[in-house]
Amino acid sequence: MSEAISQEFGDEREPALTREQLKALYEAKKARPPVFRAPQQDIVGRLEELGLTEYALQLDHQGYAVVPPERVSTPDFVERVRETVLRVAKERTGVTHELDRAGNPGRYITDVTGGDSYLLFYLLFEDEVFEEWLENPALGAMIDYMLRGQGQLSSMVAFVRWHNPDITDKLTLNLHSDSPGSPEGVLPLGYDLVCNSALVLTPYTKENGALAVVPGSHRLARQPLPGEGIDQAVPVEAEVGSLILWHGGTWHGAFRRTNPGIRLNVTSYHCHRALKTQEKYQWHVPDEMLKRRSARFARILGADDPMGWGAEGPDFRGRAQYTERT
Ligand SMILES: O=C(O)CCC(=O)C(=O)O
Ligand SMILES: [Fe+2]
Repeated sequence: MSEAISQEFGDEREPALTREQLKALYEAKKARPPVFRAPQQDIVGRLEELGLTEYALQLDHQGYAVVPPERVSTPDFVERVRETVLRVAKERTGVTHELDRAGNPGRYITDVTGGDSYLLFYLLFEDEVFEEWLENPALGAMIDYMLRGQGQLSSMVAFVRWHNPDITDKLTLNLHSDSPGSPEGVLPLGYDLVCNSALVLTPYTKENGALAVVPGSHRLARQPLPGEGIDQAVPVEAEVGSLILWHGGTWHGAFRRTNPGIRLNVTSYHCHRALKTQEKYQWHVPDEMLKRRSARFARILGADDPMGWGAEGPDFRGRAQYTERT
């Protein structure tokens, strides 16, 4: 150990590193790539390639957009998703669900179960079809556009809605924005903290209980007051296989279903990577799953996110390998 360091640290320094070791640490740290680099991607070019530019423009203009089925996926894939949601519904509720019969939560009661709807939470680990959905290029490109490539999946759920003759409100889900706001209630205007998407699994019409939106409401940068906007709310009519997207600030809810049968979707809610996710991903995504999926998949699940450390400090390298593949 060099004389200079030994004088500086005194004699009680037994596990202390030598001057040479400290220098080596300094060099190693300097040589490491920056940790939080923005993903290198051409977000707008990707929209162009996939024929999605007009939907991105609609999104910014109206606060929501409907990408038609042919730009999203195939009928076979959508059918697989729908069959899987029906299977999970049966497994969790104990009740056989059919498209032309009312839904029923059976034994699957959560804090948000209602008289004409319930949510099937945490679908990602239920079946590989949901992993495939998360890899969908159109979904990915639109989410990357809204969150500037800084998004993570917050939750993947299916909303199940049906007609209940005892419910008579125009909207069965009140208008709201999905975004957190400032303490003064201001929502971000120039960027999204969160954004949302629904893969349509049964036809969306007003009578079928479509998503309700207030066009242009994302520019108001605040939540609606109680009752505000209901008269301006329009149904988002969409065919099976469509992908509906909306900005974090957009006021939306759902029309009461008046037709028999059920309305189904897969809602993939995303948030900026600086926020907590609704459902647990990050360390809960098994390596096996990451191995069979893309670099974007790992990133969108926050698999490389070191936040939440203890005395051992951040593990920046941990699973970053999965986000660095090409
Ligand atoms: O699908 C719906 O009924 C609307 C759900 C909603 O508010 C949301 O997904 O944020
Ligand atoms: Fe919402």
